[in-house]
Amino acid sequence: MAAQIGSEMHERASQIGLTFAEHIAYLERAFPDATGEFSALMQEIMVAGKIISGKVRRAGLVLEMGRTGRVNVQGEEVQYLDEFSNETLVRMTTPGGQLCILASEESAEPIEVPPPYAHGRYAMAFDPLDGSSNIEVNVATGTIFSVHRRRSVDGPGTLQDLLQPGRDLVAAGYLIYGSSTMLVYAARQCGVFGFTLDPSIGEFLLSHPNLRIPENGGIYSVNEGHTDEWDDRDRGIVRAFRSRANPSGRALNARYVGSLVTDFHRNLLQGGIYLYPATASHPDGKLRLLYEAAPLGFLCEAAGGLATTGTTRIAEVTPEVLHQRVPLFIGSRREVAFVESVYQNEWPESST
Ligand code: P6P
Repeated sequence: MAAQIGSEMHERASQIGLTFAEHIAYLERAFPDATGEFSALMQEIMVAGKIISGKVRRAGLVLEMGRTGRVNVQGEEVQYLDEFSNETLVRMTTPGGQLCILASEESAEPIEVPPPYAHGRYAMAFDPLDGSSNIEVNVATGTIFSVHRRRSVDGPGTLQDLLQPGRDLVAAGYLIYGSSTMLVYAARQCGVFGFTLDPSIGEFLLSHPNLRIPENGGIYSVNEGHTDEWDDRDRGIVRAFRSRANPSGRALNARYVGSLVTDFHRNLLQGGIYLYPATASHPDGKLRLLYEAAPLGFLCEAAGGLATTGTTRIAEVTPEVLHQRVPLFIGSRREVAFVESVYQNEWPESST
């Protein structure tokens, strides 16, 4: 992450209790050439998050509960709330004219900005409701978003505006619909900020300024039900985290929710690593690069952590197709660096 922006504005933008609008306004003033487009887009994403949160929190009561009976491009069952979240993000972010094109986990093809809306300088990719299969059992879910500057000059955006590596992201973040609703995001040169929704006033208030992930993690998050589908190297890595044969010298705690945003958020705050290695059923990995691995990798690195496929830094992977999948190891620097060292055969085989 490039050097932090001017300290005065950064300091003002980091005051606990600020509303999201106040925070974004301070940050905008730190960039002399800012046009306000990015601020407007972030506000629209924030409002979409409020609307989705309101619906998700009443999931058991609203008619749109459960499965639609349809299967999406991922081959996953579409929940009513997947569709609602997807429609909400598109509805909130296209009229403003900041976007030239969008991509969603729920849409096989890029989503165009329809007339009469203008085409702006950003391209956004998102997972509208990650972990939605957990909705019906009241487990936390989330929304993940990523924002790139367009590469095309003007007019409707193109696929190339979306197929950019994580290292070029302008901003990325997520909403988590957990015991509280939070919005956590990173913007280039600005660091990582966490906001908590105060339902009594309907505003996101800054609760976690300048978030940093602990250098050393005490948690590993992986679905060990897939053990037989991993290769020996990945089995050895997970075995090492389960024993003392890892850099911490002790067995880590196992915590796995089955909702990437939730597992990632807990590890961001407490320190830990989330692993989704390639499996026999997902030989390229299960998680999607564009709207899961790259945005969380961008945010994790901005917070001082690491994100890799095992062989390549997530930020360096240039997507070739919209719904490209990658293996994902993401979290505290020490634990992810250990994975990289095993992949580079720099860790004694015997110990894993
Ligand atoms: P598994 C949800 O479908 C998701 O994309 C992530 O949110 C979650 O971490 C992972 O897949 C769960 O996958 O194979 O453990 O059920």
